[in-house]
Formats: sequence, structure tokens, C-alpha cells
Amino acid sequence: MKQGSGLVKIRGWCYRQRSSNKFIFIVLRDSTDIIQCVVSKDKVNEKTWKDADKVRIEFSLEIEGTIKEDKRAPTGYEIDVSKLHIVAPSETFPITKDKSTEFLLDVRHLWLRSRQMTDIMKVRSAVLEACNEFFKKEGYYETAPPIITGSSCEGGSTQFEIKYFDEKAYLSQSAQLYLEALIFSLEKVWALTPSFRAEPSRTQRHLAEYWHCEMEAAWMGFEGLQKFEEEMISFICQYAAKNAGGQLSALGRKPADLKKVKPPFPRLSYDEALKELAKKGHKVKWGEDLRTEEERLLTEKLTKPLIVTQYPKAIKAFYMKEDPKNAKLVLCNDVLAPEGFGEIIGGSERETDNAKLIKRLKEAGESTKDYQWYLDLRKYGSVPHSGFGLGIERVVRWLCKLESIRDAIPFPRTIARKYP
Ligand code: NSS
Repeated sequence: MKQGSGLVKIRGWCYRQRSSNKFIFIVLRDSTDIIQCVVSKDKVNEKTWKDADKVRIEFSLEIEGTIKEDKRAPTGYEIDVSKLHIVAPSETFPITKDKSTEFLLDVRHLWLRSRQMTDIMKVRSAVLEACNEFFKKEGYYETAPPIITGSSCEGGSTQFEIKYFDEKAYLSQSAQLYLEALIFSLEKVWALTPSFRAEPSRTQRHLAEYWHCEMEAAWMGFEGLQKFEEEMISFICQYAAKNAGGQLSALGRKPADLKKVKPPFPRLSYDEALKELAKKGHKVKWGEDLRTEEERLLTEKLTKPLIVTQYPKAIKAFYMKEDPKNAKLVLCNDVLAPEGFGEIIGGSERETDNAKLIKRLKEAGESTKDYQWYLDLRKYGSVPHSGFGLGIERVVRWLCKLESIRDAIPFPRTIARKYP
């Protein structure tokens, strides 16, 4: 939609409509915004007036007219219509006010037209653009790891099994193991892929299919990893504030608050986090993972993300490097979004000692046969390396202050839903 003063031609969908004897007001929506179009009976021919009178919500239209500034109009401009063409009519649109969340999920294909979903999808697009720009700026190569895999990265219990010709295979939970192979030629790599988790839980932050932005870098240690995570999250926040500020404001997130998300972020070791929680009267037994409730307690008053480091080895994935200062811990970190939105990044320095990897794979009940290729990587010129995975929908949920992660993706897949 072009705005200015003068003659304009626009096309879009009817968002709202009301009429009187002399005027028909059509609010037209396109991908950029909405604008009020006024059809005056005494300024248009009879056919145009009759057509305008037929227009209902979601009719697709082409309109010609003169645009002028009007402070009373919803977006500050108004079009005085001279020509109107109905491209296609619409049956009575099923979405009206006060529909239930479940109903809106059933008609997701139509609900995506709402202002709210449009705003969220624009923020999402800005987040993806930011990831691209950040990696480009840092000299990373974008790569294409497989989605069908024979090995588990994050534990067998949440893997989707598929029939692969006469064998079993799985949908990828993470591109990490393949990115680790790629660092030996490209050194700094990243990928954006769908990841799949057969999460049996119905939560506000788990999807069965989500978009996973992952990086891996040769020669990067644990401290370097955390600096990189801080820089990247800050970059995404600055980028979204700058390029999707209007949408964020409409969703209740002040862009100015995102601009303040700059390094350094507060950090706590797992041990320190347990002490913080105890101070708040919340006891967690050493060795237990931090759940949604604990993550909320640690971050609800923060304005920047919190990095929690060095979790117990026994509750973390096999590939995480043992802490050289304490063999019970691993050099991993979870980045928790502020305001209780929970984990947005999981990362670690990687274990390079094959004996340790084999021991941990066995403890996890995995067959080392499926990981021969991965173990090979440590045999031929192994180097220290680190990487992380960032959940795109987790970040969008935080930035847009969404109650549920389902609204951060156009067609959410959860245990309860694969339609539409
Ligand atoms: O399981 S993770 O914590 N870590 C990995 O998969 C590593 N292999 C990544 C890596 O180092 N390359 O998942 C990473 C992130 C996590 O912090 C969330 O932001 C997101 O992926 N995640 C999810 N988002 C939505 N729904 C579900 N179920 C989900 N699981 C993880």
C-alpha cells in the first residue's frame, strides 16, 4: 500500500465495513497495514456504489482513489474511493469476537490473517533475518545438515521414529552432531533447520516441531561460547526493535526495553542457582534439573537473559565436555530469557575424549555403533570446539510476550494438534 497524497491504486481484503445512506466505509487490509476507504454516494457511479454495498469482511478488492491525511482515520490516512472492483467475494467469515483459543487453532489457516498474528509473523521474520545477518557478520558458513538421521543427539525418549525403507530412522532433534563434522573444513558453521521432539507434555513452551538455529565453531572454548551467545541475543533484540518496533509495541513489548539487552548478561553456576533458589525459599536437590518453575523464579525480575552454567553431568547430554575442575559437572550453559520466559539457548563446549564419550553413550543406553562416524571426528585432528542451539519460537515468544509458544509459529505441532 503506497501512502502519500494523490491518486492511489491498492488491493487487499476488507477488514471492517459499515454503511449509511450516503457513505460506505471499508477498512482495507494488506500485508503492510490497514486503511480506511470512503465511498461517497454522490461521488461514484451507480455500479460502484452497488458493488461497495455488497462488500463484507474478507472480500478481496481493488480500489482506486485519492489518499489524504485524516487524523480521525484508524491509521491517520483515508482514501476517497473513485473505483472499486470486487476480485472475489467471501462467505461469512467464521472468526468473530470472543472465540475460544481452541477454535482459533482449528481455523489457524484463517486466523493468520488477524492483526495480532500478522504482527507476530513480522517479528518472527525479523528474528530470522537477524540470525542471518549476525552469522554473516561473524564470518560463519550456512550449511545444510540432514533431517533424517540414524543417531540421537538429545536422548531417545523424545525422538520421532520413522520408517526408512526397510529400516528405522529418526527425525532430527538437533543438527549439532553434523555441524561438528563440518567444522573440520569450514571451522565456523551454522544452520537453521526444523527440529523434532516427541514431547509428551502440554506446556506453553514445547512444540513437537520447531525451528532450530544452531552454530558450531572450531577453536571456541566455553568462555568464548558464552560471549558469542550474549552478542547474538543482543543483536537479535536490537534488530527486532529497529525493524519491527511498531509490531512489538502493538503486542505490548516496548522496543526501548529490547534495546537495553546488551552484554554482559548476569551469570550463575548451577550450584549458585540452587543457592539463589534456596534464598527464595525454594529447595532443589543437587542433581535435579531446573524446571519451568525454577527458571521463572530465577528470571522473573530480570530485564536481560540469565546464563546458567555447569550443570551436573548426570542430567546432561553425552557430548558435553567434563568440567576439568569438577568431574561431576559439564561445561554447558542454558540461557534463560528474562521475565520468566524460560530457556532460549542450550549450548556447551564439546567433549573431545573418545573414551569419555563412549562411557557416557553406554551410560545413556545408546549403541556406540550408530556413533562411529561421530567418534571418528576425535581421531583425525581433534580440536576444542563449542556450539549452541537457539529455539526460534522460544525467542519470538519472549520478544512478543506470548502466553503460548504456539502463537510463535504459523502452524503449531504439539501432542494435541497437527491440524491444520
Ligand atoms: O535440547 S537443547 O537444549 N540443545 C540441543 O538440542 C543442542 N544439541 C543444541 C546445540 O548445541 N547445537 O535445545 C536447544 C534449544 C533450547 O534451548 C530451546 O530454545 C529449543 O532448542 N527447544 C525447543 N523449542 C521448542 N519446542 C521444543 N520442544 C524445544 N526443545 C528445545
